[in-house]
Amino acid sequence: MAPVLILMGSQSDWPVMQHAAKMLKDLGVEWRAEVVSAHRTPDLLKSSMEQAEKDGVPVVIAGAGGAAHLPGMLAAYTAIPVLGVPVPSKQLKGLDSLLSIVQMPKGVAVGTLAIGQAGAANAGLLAAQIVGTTNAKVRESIQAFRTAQRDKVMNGPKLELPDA
Ligand code: RP5
Repeated sequence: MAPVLILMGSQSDWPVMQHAAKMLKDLGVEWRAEVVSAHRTPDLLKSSMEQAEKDGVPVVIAGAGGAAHLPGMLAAYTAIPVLGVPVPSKQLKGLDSLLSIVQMPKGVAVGTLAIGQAGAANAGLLAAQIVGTTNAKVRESIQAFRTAQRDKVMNGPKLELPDA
């Protein structure tokens, strides 16, 4: 299977989007990342989706900030599932990115994650779950991740609550 494709509107998005890549790596899913901008490189946006279709890319993760049109425009050009990550913006802290990505018109879908690093990590996790629908090894990695996460909570320090 072709690697999961991580696209972002600018090199400046990488400090956030690297968390998607890390999650995929931790779960044993191959990925590759590129900068493609809906506004600065619109032709590249279209051709990148044509190539992704030819390559058999299973899922696209797209991060962008501000007027974050990248995920929606990618989704307009492909039937590959697109997961959108709102990258925090300088002026509005990513609320603009979130609303730009989440408010898709009926008929073209983007799965929108939370703003920032947690959203990027969860995009990686969700992409791995999509890959896992046809890959037992990835499903096992996700199960092991969840078990480790649960154990960390269960074995962590006990809360000391004041008497009621
Ligand atoms: C968006 O504009 C990018 O996704 C980025 O979040 C934001 C700022 O880009 P730069 O000016 O840092 O390249 O398109």
